[in-house]
Amino acid sequence: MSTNEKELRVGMVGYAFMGAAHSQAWRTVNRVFDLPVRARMALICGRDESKVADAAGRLGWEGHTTDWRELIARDDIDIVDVCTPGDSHAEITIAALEAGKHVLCEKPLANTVEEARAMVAAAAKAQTVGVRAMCGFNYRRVPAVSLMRELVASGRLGVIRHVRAVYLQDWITDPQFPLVWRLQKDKAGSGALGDIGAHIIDLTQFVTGQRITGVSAITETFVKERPLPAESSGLAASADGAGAATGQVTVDDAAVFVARLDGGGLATYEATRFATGRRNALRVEINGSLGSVAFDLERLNELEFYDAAEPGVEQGFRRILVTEGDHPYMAAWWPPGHIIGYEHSFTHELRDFLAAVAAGSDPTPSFTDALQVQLVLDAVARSAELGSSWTGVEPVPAPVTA
Ligand code: SOE
Repeated sequence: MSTNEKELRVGMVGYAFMGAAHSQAWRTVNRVFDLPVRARMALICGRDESKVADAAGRLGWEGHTTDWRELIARDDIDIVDVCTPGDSHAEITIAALEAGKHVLCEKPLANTVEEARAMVAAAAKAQTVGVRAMCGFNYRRVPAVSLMRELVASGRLGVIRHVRAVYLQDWITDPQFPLVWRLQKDKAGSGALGDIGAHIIDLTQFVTGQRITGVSAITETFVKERPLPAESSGLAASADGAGAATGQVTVDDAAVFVARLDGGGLATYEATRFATGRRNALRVEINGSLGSVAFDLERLNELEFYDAAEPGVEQGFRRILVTEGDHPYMAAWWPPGHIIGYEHSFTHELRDFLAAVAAGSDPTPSFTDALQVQLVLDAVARSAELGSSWTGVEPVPAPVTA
């Protein structure tokens, strides 16, 4: 570390999928990007002593603890990275901000609008003493997504008419998949809607620079009862036909909604965990008066671009390979044509977070940006519950069969 580099000591709470993805980024960020600060992977926190000790060694953390309050109380921790289920985001984040720690909190910001508002207030207070807060919507930092935003912001698409976004997964199509925390409202806040719907809400608002002003939604829980997981403390149990302990799914399996954007465009969204065969398929298409862009996370180094200004005989969607040095973030990696992956978006996210902290500026997405997502999530859930705009279709009389 050069002498003029300041060291920022990181404490991370959580060590599952997001903890692992963030750890990869903490290990890598200072090796790839020239930053005036250096992150030190000081402490990882998790409830289970043996598991968090293993995670510390496996993921590259110097120490470990089972008490997040101890982590926050330490004077030798400068940054708190919150990678826990949503039901603890508010408590941990607010305590960390009040203790003067910069915070990166995974998405969605919270499980409720009320919690999100409290987090925004805590971040605003902390900001007055130079403490920074950011929410981890990592897909903003996929280079092709950042390029989409640049194309929209430069006017290449003209007036935005349509946004079309889906996030398709299929990891719980088996009814025997257990009732994990993501399927419990008190832990996760909602199901596909808040977990992956939040991503496409934030991503499309980020790319278009517009906000969703209203929605009409339907949601569904296809499998309403599931076997209890091995560690199922606190879950109400009943028994299925074979006598196995089961519990109620209390979140949506799928959410579909239409929306209006404040720039006048129309949007459609689909977030589901029952798109059989689609493992992690986030797709966005944006149609403007002068052109369109289309992105597919399964081909995350590419962006499809349609320029209506091209001569008619040449018109058509063309594929931009987003690996040039002047594409967002790409100069830090390999020569053009050498592609990157899902985990690089987290390294880019930490690069921007550390650069903002070092510059004394506010990283984005801010907690206010994340509150806006939470407000959309809440509106979708309320619309689906009320069914307010739902107009039934009269069934045609069944044909009289011979
Ligand atoms: C859902 O399984 C999930 O892990 C999301 O929680 C993440 O945010 C997404 O990046 C991958 O899928």
